[in-house]
Amino acid sequence: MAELNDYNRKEQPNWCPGCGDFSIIAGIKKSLVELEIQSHNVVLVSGVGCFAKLPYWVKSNGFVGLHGRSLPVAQGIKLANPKLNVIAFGGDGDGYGEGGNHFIHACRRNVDITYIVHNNGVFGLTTGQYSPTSEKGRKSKSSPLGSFEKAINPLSLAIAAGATFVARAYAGNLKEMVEIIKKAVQHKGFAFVDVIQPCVSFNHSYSYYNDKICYLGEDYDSFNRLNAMEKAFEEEKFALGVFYEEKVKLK
Ligand SMILES: Cc1ncc(C[n+]2csc(CCOP(=O)(O)OP(=O)(O)O)c2C)c(N)n1
Ligand SMILES: [Mg+2]
Repeated sequence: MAELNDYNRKEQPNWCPGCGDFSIIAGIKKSLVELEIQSHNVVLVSGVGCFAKLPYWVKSNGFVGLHGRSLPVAQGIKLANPKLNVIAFGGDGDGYGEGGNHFIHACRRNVDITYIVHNNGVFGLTTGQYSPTSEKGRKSKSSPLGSFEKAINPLSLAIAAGATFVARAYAGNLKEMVEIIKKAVQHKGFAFVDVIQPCVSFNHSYSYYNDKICYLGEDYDSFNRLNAMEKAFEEEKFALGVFYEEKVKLK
């Protein structure tokens, strides 16, 4: 039996009021409790950014490392002790920028860990510079004329790199996010979840995303890789759900 209290700490997060990270931390704890995973068997690994403080406020094992480097640490922990449930965290800057190379190779290496990226489309901790998932033309402190670069599409990147579980969740829909995180944790192999996370201080808030969210739906076949790739390229709306999964026989 696992209870929410096993994961709760007395200390409260110092994220900005309304930050999507509050929903993600709640979703992680809820998912682990519902999966009846004991907190001493969990390791949460992160890098640098607002998102990266998440392990401070969960009563389990944690490792906060260098910018963009949660994946190599998490994979090492899993290889050293395969009985542990290892969840790595990234930010859109941390995971798709500084740590982009690790991401690609973690997808094809397929070590049995979960990777959750808090995608708020901005460098939050450093107060609002544009990030790899900021839309082209975005004006920010580091792009006063609007960014010249096309945004990264994390889902198609992961599918192309060989990831065996690729999903998108939204911090504004805790219930759906918990279902997706639970599937990711249960997946055998590298499971990647891009979580759309409103940054209410430096980027879009909930109302912006609420209008762009849609769902893959019950008829969607998540085992079809080409179909998943096509879906991932639909960028007008943010579809939520498991885009791609593959049954894996781990050695
Ligand atoms: C190697 C390195 N480069 C740059 C920084 C400065 N830095 C700290 S946090 C951050 C941005 C984090 O953005 P993101 O990963 O999107 O996380 P968020 O704060 O938005 O949750 C940067 C660039 C750093 N700490 N280390
Ligand atoms: Mg960010």
